[in-house]
Amino acid sequence: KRVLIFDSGVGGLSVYQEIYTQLPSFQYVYAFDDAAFPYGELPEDVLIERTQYIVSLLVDRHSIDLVVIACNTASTIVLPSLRQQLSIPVVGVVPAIKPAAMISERKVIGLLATPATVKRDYTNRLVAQFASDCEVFRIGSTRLVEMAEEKLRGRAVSIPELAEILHPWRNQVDSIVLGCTHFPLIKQEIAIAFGSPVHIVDSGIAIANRVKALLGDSEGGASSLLNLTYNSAANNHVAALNHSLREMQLEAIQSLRYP
Ligand code: DGN
Repeated sequence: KRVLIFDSGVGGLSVYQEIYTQLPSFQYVYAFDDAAFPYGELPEDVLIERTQYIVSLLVDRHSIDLVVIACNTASTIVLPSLRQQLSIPVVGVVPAIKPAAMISERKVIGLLATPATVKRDYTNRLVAQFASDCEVFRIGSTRLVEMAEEKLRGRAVSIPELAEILHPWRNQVDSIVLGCTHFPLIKQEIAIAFGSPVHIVDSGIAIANRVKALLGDSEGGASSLLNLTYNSAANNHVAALNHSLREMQLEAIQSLRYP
């Protein structure tokens, strides 16, 4: 079975890691749309059209059996149209509001996501449906996304800068939803910067379970293959990721260009 994992940047690697842990014998194609990064700042119609175009092209080209849209910003608007367009299962990643609301003792949770995700109707519906008994604070930050990108390129995350972003939540929230797939990559730093005990919830394991339920268990045999495809002329920018990619058993970097 071959799975396509798609994001605007390296965030989907946090989801890939969870899926790979459960299903190491599948084949994976990790694709990121570096040219249009960050998705959190794109108009909705551009994002929908672009994601449909790239994902359907990759599905055909790589004979994909299942797609994971490993990006909350995209998943909160493109899933219905993608599912209509493709004949294979499409799994999305959306903020883990429900588990956070269940785990929160004081019923005060914080949603950390991109500027787009915190404003989406989809997100409002999740809050209304699963966290109506909670107070929900929201921070939409592109800077945090950049910090995760930088970390995978070998640059340490600044804890004071992170602490300043999280400061408004100090002594308020007892659970934080990582509503952007980039953020599990800096989860430890977020916990340190927050400074007091807090539940930090993301969607990774739930996504891996969903993929397993849809595709069945691995057959064994084949080792994991990964083409890192991206969309940028800035090859050096991507080359800086090599160390992190090797740690995740990813290789075979391949560059594709899309309009
Ligand atoms: N990783 C994406 C998400 O989960 O929303 C966002 C990345 C971005 O382009 N800002």
